[in-house]
Amino acid sequence: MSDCIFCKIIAGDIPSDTLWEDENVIVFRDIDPKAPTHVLIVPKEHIVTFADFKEGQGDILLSMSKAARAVAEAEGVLDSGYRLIVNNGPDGGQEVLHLHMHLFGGRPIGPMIKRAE
Ligand code: DGP
Repeated sequence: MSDCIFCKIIAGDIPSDTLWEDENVIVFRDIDPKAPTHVLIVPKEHIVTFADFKEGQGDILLSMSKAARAVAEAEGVLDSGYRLIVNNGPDGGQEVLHLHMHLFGGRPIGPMIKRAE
């Protein structure tokens, strides 16, 4: 998609700190890291949300799983643990409308979500 920032990164039009890729997925460091390791696992195809996978795209999900493991290992957080988050839609806090999975690690990530006041 021409106006999608992640599509531009995938196309190489915007630079990124890429750690891993295969034919389905690219992994690069988040521009505004919230943990010592904070990377984004991004399908190369422009899929908007996690709800938008279609029949026949199971290989992309498998690549996302492989990417998470490979990058966690390379970053030294495979055994210490890490958190995977997919923000989906407005209430989910999704800012970039191209599916991506955050991987956070390198410190205890804390409680899953803050309880509403
Ligand atoms: P989300 O709120 O789940 O849509 O997170 C989007 C993330 O994308 C956010 O943590 C910042 C990151 N991000 C936005 N623009 C860029 C960019 O141009 N390069 C990189 N590396 N990360 C970006």
